[in-house]
Amino acid sequence: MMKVYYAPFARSLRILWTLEELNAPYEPVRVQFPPRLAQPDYLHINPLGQIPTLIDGDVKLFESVGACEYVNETNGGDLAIAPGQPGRADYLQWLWYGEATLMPPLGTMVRQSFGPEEGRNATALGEAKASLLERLALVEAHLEGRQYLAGDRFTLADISVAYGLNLGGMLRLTDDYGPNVAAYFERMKARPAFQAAAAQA
Ligand SMILES: N[C@@H](CCC(=O)N[C@@H](CS)C(=O)NCC(=O)O)C(=O)O
Repeated sequence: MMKVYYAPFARSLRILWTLEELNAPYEPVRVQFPPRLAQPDYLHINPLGQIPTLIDGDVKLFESVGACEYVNETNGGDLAIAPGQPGRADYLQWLWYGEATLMPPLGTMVRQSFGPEEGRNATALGEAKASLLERLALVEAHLEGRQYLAGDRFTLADISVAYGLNLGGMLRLTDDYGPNVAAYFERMKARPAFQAAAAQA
């Protein structure tokens, strides 16, 4: 059975959500955050001390979006859009956007809001928020007339981006979401698999 090392609000939520969507069995293992300080024995599992880590027998993955793809394909899921299928380009775009474009400003905001006080800086926090909102404006525009980000169906691209929106919720940013993003986020949160995953992580 796949094992998922997770912590609340960490990117492990993406993997747990994917597993729940597929009704796949898994063993969740809670890690104290940040592991480097709070649980050094975890460094034997992930030397970077980052969450998540997915273990499947001899396979180990510690990139959340890659792990979601792996979970989907090893469970015969339909949460990806394969080459040649309608929506493939949108799928690639938003799958990567969730991690590579939304997470840098979100990560800065998390550190600036919850990190050690001596490292906090109001200017850095404001710049990260402005950058995030600029990046979310593209999501807002893309969602015009759409229920999902790619292929007119729920995919891992939605899990990738909606995870960022959920982290934004923890940062009390939802009032800054545009109407399309706000409605989309509500739709994503209403999914039973999201709720099951979020209940533990
Ligand atoms: N690109 C990696 C990033 C992993 C990552 O940065 N995880 C965060 C939590 S969401 C973490 O463990 N931060 C603590 C640290 O870097 O020490 C992924 O998507 O899995």
